[in-house]
Amino acid sequence: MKPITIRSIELHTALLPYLAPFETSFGAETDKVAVLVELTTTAGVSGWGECSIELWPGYGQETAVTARHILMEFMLPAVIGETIADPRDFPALIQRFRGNHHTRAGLEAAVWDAFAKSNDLRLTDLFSRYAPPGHDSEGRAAVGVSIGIQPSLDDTAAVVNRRLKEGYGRIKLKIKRGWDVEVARAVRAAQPDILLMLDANSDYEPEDAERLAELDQFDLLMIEQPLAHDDIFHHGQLQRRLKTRVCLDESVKSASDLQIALQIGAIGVLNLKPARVGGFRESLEIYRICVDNELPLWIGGMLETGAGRAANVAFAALPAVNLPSDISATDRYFAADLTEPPFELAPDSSLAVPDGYGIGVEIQRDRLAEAKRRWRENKPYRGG
Ligand code: OSB
Ligand code: MG
Repeated sequence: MKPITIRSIELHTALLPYLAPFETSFGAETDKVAVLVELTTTAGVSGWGECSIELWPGYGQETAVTARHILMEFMLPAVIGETIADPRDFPALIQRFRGNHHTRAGLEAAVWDAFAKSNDLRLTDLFSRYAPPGHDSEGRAAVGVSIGIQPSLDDTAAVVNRRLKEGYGRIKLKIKRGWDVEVARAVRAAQPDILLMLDANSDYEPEDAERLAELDQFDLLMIEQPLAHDDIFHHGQLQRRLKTRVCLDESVKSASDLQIALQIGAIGVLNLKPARVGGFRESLEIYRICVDNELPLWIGGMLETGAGRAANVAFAALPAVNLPSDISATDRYFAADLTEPPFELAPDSSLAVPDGYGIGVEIQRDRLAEAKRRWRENKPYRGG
């Protein structure tokens, strides 16, 4: 394949209002903040990546300001002018800077996009080349929808109904202590046959095992990340108490974390967020481990703009991603996304990988300029 040489990189911080606030166990978010990485090669090809972060360091530790700082001060100077013959070699260039997974993943994503475009490939087909033999992209990803904590059980039932009507074939409900058994009971009673799962975003303690075991009666697809964000050990103990499969999200930040979780029986399903593990190279390694261990796998999201979502769809179209991913249609998130064309839900609850090379969606410069203005006006002291 044709190598690429990085000529320049520009950062764009965008603030984009959600259609509705999204509430999890650690609070409500009203806007998406994204740091977009625009990389230009010496051949004039541009690649885009999104640092998947939030306004508030609740899910992960990074914010728009830390992402900009780490990129501007350290990572960009280390990669400008470099030639990349294989996108899997890119992480080595920034390996001496630790942590900051969501930030490095945004930069790496721009490299993958530029590399795919430079070689006339869809990103999904580029991923396939580095997946185990025979793992051709399916060209579409089965998806579900993640529903935030609502003010009441009635509101929850109404949102679930709306999403089912829209065609989503798998429903995930956010839960927290005090908002769990009742909400699961109400939704399951109204919808006995749907694929239903819960996500606690680390709100519980090991001592809550008995309470969590009550959820076994609702025939859940899985329960996601019940215990602390940095805890693998107690998820192993909990899994032995539960019939319901434990899915890890926050706790798996690398391939090594996944090996440990597998070894101690702490995981029944993996939510792989490429950003959380530091990017697509690590994601491909994790994909291989899932294949080797027959571990059910799906791709998670963080309400990304179209740029980040497109790359996740490309990965989620790989065949061993065998449960519905948390990547919904554009109209579930934004009135006007930063990219075109929008992602639309197909009747079988899937999203198609766009036809174009790379991520296959185009950044809309006018909307990006507007979202950058919004960031500057709302957060004037943060630069942008
Ligand atoms: O835990 O999966 C999560 C969004 C922000 C932070 C954490 C999570 C989420 C979601 C959203 O559940 C899924 C999506 O992008 O649609
Ligand atoms: Mg989660």
